[in-house]
Amino acid sequence: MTKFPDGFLWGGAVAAHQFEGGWDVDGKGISIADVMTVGDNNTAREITDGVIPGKNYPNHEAIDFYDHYKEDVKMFADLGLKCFRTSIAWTRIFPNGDEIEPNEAGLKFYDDLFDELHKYNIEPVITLSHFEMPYHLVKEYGGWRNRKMIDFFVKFATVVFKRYQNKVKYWMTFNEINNQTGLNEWGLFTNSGILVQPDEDAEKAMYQAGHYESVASALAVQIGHEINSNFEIGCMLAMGPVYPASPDPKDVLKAQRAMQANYWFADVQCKGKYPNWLKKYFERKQFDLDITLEDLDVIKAGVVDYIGFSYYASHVIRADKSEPEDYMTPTKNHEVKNPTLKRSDWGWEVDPLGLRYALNWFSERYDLPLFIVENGLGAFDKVEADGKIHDDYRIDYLRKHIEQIKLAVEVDGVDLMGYTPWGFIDLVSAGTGQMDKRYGMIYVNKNDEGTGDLKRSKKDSFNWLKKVIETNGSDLN
Ligand code: P53
Repeated sequence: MTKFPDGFLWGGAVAAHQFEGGWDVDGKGISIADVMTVGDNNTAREITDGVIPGKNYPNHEAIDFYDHYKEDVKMFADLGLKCFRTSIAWTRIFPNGDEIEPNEAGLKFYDDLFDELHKYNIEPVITLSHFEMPYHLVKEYGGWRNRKMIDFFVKFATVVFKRYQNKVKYWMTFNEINNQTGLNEWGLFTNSGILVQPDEDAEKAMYQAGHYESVASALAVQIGHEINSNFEIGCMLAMGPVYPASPDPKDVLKAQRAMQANYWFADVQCKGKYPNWLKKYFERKQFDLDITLEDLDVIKAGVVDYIGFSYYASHVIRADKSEPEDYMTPTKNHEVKNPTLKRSDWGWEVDPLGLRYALNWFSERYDLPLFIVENGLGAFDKVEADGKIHDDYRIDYLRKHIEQIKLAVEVDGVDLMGYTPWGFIDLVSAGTGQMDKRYGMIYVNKNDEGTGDLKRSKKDSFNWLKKVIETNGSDLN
């Protein structure tokens, strides 16, 4: 193959809280990202009880896109982006989440941003909730433990769908909705706003929150289509294929279970129903979840148009010899290192072939168009004396992944809408809060301590990606 399909959406991806800054301006409320301090690979981010003066909260300023968006979008156009994936900060629109009326200044910011993008023919791709929700909804209502969240989210979605119906066509409901599968292990808010309490059953809380989010997502899909029938509304999943550690059938079954446990969210959002194994599991565990018949109808009627997903790494799992065969568990418990793969500086396994595997897996399981909305290498960059950044390791990572994407499209016939590398402009890491874990083709002069003049510059990978886009993927050299 020489080219990707015409209209292939080459782009770049970011999320509001990780790059906008302006955390308390123009009426914006405090979000869950605003109470998370900086960490690193060995130090977990601290989640504080409200904003405490003197702590380093990296998302407050982030890279201050809020005040740089015009010059930044110009640079995105120079890179040749066909689309730009970002999210709408819920707290700019509904600062506390339970207001009657939205905040006009917040709505206006995205109007201006979308106009600026369209000036350069860059198509916005918008996530409604990307690991970000009003902190007030967490304090007052317990986050997605509470059914009331459905109404708050649907209201937010309806307001932005209506407002931007002629400016945005591509939407996603919840970023990495399945990221909370290992809720008790991450210890971060991600998208549910839940920090598991000592007396709380983490698994039950996760399934309840996941259910409410699934209902909210399905309602948003229906409402969005009513507002504009041309909308394409997708789900968004974190894809990390889980391989068995050996040919021992116990390991194979374990890997299959891990995939089931991670992708039931996709079953619900793409097939409109709960998988049988999970219904049985709920019964056995006697979770007694709040799932009504009406909810199940909503889920059935709110199937997504496409699957957006992130892909960074794969995983390997082995069965614990002592464990009963009906045991379901989040994947991290029994993870082992893959001896055939190299790891990033943050220990993430680099597996380009796994992306082809993932594309095939999604494609045959759901038969929906796919959109790779995140992929990339988090790495330390070195600025040379002349200001240049030679990030050949990043180019190598992206090239190898794009090669596999080509094979999936050309040889396997996967229906792929586009590819938007993550953090193509350096931003704050979600997992660690660091600036120095960089994914970008555009360098931003700021570091983990929060110092730096925020100046933007092009890394070597900028010119490389620009050429890839210009040639529609035919020149990867
Ligand atoms: P960071 C964990 C595992 C896979 C993807 O991650 C993840 C996470 C959360 O850390 O998140 C996605 O910044 C997410 C982005 C995030 C990106 O991957 O920890 O959608 O918000 O920045 C990369 O290196």
